[in-house]
Amino acid sequence: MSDVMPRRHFLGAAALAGLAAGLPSRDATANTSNLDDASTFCTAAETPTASPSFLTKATEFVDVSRGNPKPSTLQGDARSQARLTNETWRLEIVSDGSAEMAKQFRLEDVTALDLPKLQELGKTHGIRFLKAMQCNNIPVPLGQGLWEGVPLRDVLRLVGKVNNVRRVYYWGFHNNDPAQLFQSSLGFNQVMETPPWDLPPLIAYRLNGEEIPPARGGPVRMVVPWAHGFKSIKWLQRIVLTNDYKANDTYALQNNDPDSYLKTAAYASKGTATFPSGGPVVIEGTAMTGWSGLKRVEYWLRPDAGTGGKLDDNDPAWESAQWLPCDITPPADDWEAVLPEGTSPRSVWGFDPVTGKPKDWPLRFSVCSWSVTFRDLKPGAYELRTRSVDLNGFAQPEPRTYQKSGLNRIQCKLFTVNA
Ligand SMILES: Nc1nc2c(c(=O)[nH]1)N[C@H]1C(S)=C(S)[C@@H](COP(=O)(O)O)O[C@H]1N2
Ligand SMILES: [Mo]
Repeated sequence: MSDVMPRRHFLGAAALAGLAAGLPSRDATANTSNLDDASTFCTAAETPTASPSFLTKATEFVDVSRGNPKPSTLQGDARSQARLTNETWRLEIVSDGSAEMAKQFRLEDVTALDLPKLQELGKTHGIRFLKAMQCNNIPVPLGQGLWEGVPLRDVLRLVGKVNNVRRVYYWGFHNNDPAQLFQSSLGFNQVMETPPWDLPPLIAYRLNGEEIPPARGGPVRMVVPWAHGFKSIKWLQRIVLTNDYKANDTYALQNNDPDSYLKTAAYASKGTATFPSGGPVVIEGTAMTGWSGLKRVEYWLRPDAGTGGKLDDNDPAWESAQWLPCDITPPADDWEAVLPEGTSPRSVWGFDPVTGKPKDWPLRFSVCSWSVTFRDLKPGAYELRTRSVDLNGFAQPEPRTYQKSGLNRIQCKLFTVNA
């Protein structure tokens, strides 16, 4: 598997001077509200850097896992007893008493689903799809993979006729310690009736053409494509149908919005950069295409104001900012080289089954790369801000500037061009 090579389109001084005629850069809602500490990411040392490859190796995702010990670290007998090996893994599907189900799948009567059963369902219902993990509270994607799994709705159909089901609760293994439980939930409708043009929540058992390793939640994890990471429960073992109408998500307890859709946002790489004089200055970053799609990525360049990249929400400079388009790296020419060996792009969700090319670009729920190239920058220090504009025309951090439904502050990159 190889990287998607960025093919840059050079934006010259003309574009910088605002001559990129016909490209609307101000049709989006002005982003003046709620940009509290918008600039911290210029300097935040803890901000992880996304992998430059289109697919992230399973072991190189940024790991967000609770548990002591982390379930992924269990070895040998401990792993078997935790039912986290291919042979011992089981999935219970039960009622909490409030929901009626024709059939339940339990450990005690040996009816819980096993991996071969899930894989068998996968033969007729399986979906391969590209998706990046994005934590609600970390301002950069954690990693992007080719996932494979069965839509949760096809698994739930096994229970037969149901009544009084309003939500689906689910969780993974957490050392049999209630205090370590990490759980999430979905509306029954969100599981059963996804628009046919969209990805449903899935029970995943493959990543990048291989078994999902323990570190990524294997052997089986939930993946909710249109949500932030906290809905994608790792080491999945138990699904409960309930007539309760409230979200039970662990993340909701920390004031996160449990129903938040994955936000579209542009991310700059961390740290400052220095460029020699004379040569082109190329700045690159990534963008997550969330629920509302990605129309373009824009930048705003200005001389370093000497505030370490901090710019108050109420600063009038936001109003007069000149936003110009960045280049988004086009889709790969050769997807066979990007995808795991032997994976036909024609078999991947969102790709045309005839041409093997993505139907849309950038792909929703995935990360793309952007770049901006300056040819004639005078020596000096600069601040570069970037923002995404979604398919509704909303510029980041609009339309939901509230950060507890997903971090999407405008990031700032500081750089210097030497004399
Ligand atoms: N069982 C379990 N699943 C979990 C978590 C967890 O702590 N335990 N963390 C969640 C959160 S908050 C995120 S952002 C993603 C991160 O997925 P990754 O570790 O594969 O990058 O896993 C989610 N699934
Ligand atoms: Mo997260």
